Amino acid sequence: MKTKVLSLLKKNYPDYVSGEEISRQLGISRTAVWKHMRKLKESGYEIEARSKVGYRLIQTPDRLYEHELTALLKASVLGKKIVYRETVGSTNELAKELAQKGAQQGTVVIAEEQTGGKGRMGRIWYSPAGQGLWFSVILRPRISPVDATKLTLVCAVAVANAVREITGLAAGIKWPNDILIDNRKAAGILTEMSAEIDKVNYMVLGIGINVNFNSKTVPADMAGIAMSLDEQTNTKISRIDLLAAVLNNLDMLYQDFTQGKFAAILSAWKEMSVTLNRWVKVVSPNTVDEGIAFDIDDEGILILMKKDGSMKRILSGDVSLR
Ligand code: BT5
Repeated sequence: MKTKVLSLLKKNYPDYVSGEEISRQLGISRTAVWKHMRKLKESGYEIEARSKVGYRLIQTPDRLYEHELTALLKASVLGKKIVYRETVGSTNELAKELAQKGAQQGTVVIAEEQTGGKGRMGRIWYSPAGQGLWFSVILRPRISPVDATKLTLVCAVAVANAVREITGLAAGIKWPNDILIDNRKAAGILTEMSAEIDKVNYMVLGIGINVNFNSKTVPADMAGIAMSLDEQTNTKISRIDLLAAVLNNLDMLYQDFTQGKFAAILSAWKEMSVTLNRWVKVVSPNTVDEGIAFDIDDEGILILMKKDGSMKRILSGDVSLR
């Protein structure tokens, strides 16, 4: 009912709607209307009440509430179920817990703040409250685990597309999981999965995007590396619009992917790549290589051309652009 009251306020925005009208349209008492207004205010909605005139929505809070997001989603798989938390250790950890208990494909776990946000290989992902998008998506693709790497690339294209759509910034992709703007990292993706030899049980795509944060106050080890989108646009960016755009893009691309259309996604990836044809250093768990990032093959694997002209396939690692 609270959401219905909100819809009426939004429908009439920026005008007033009388308490009487709300109570008539929704079939609730005037006292109930008043109580719902109080609850909306507690959730951060700024509402003006004027006697004998009615209520008027002044401002919607910068929160990633489920009902606000649902209204913007066009997705058919993603966002079927939304789990929203003010604060959480890591949305990937919570998503894995839920997936283990059978959560459906398309479940999205969103948090305003992560106290234990994770990067790859046990690294920390800085996720301050309300300043970015920290969320995870549960997927259950019918693919073999060897094809799972491709989904990180699919996700990177979705994030880059969404950033371009909402901010107009030229988001680039650095293999395999970074979204860069002006050579600094604005977003990262952490893909985790549970699989058997020939079958994926579930995958969790964790996405972190710096939207409106002050990159001057970030921890020392990130200074000069991290970038927030608003720094480039010089205006505050709507986190909920960006979240919906990522989910809508990912939903579309995921369906293409499951229908065997990875080649088209890979060429979109290559177009936005800032890695290809550059001299790079790749640090993998046991090796360090340098060379030209020659290509990404059909499996999403980086092909490095070394100084002596030999080619090396690299499945995972950290790339630095030289
Ligand atoms: C990543 O790891 O880029 C994956 C980040 C995934 C974060 C999302 S948020 C929602 C979901 N829940 C989670 O717990 N995680 C996912 P990696 O490539 O390993 O990069 C980590 C490195 O990036 C760190 O060592 C820092 O140097 C840097 N870093 C940490 N926080 C950052 C931030 N907010 N912005 C830019 N760089 C950051």
